[in-house]
Amino acid sequence: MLVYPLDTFDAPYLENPSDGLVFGHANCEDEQVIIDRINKNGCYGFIAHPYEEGELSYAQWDWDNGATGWAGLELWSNADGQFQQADLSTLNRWHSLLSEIAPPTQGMLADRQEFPTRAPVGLGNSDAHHPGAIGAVFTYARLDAVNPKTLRDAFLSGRCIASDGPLLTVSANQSGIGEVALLPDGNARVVIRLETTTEFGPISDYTLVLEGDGEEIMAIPTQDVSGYAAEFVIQTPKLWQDRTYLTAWAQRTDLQRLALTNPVWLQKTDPGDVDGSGVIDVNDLLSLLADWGPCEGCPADGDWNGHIDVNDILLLLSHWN
Ligand SMILES: [Ca+2]
Ligand SMILES: [Ca+2]
Repeated sequence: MLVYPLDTFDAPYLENPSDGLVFGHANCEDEQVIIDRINKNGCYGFIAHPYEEGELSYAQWDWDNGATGWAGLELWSNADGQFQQADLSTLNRWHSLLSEIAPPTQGMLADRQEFPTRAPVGLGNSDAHHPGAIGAVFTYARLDAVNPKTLRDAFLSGRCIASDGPLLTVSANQSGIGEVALLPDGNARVVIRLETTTEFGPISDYTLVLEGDGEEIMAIPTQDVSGYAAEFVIQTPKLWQDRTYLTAWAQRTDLQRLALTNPVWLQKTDPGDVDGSGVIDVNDLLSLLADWGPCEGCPADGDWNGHIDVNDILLLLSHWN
């Protein structure tokens, strides 16, 4: 298991119960004993290689073993970027875990006090325990500062990015991964922005797929894009109405490298409810005024013409409650 501090960076050394902790459960203590020990020492425990078996002494994780308190799972495990059936099974499991998280309300996700016992999170590949893979695999977390609270917040909002080297981020209507994008009901326009890094290479080098709730929504056309960022305006609101989160996939054809974003959470709002609070009041009017002028994919843009102006104020007032 990969561990991060829960409350302190001075967690005591975690005694290895046996050699089995490194290579699997074959000679280990009970799973729950290990997880409890990790949590008791102020760390987070993640299930490594949950669906992989056959190599070394790996065995598939027994999902019916009753163990609780694990914080997440390793999404894929091959440092060479080769995607395997075991990784697909893990991704499917990750999506089912994400679907158990309550959807956002009022522009926010509810705090999950019972984490890590309830609603664990996905985490990028972490195969650094494999000799030769150290330094070749990465898990990214976007943090303003590094401390136990920001790490916990990052896990809970999904701001960890699975990648075997490349880095890909996605945003919807300017809300990034781990944040909530407000999608007004109706003929909404959704601005999708994808960004890579120089390490990742230009966007045109990759096959990119947008997913909602784990299902493919569309392949993203990148052939005419140059550089490391691209924006796409999508005007098919039906695609979004029943989705809770958005992710993006990338695969580089020559190197077989993979990248996967964590979710941008989606909240459908009523027209005029610019801040997603559930009511239309003066706060929405203030939010609208703050976005005055050209504004693509903004919740305040009631008539979706890419511009916030007096017509949007009139529309907002017509829904006032
Ligand atoms: Ca409101
Ligand atoms: Ca407008």
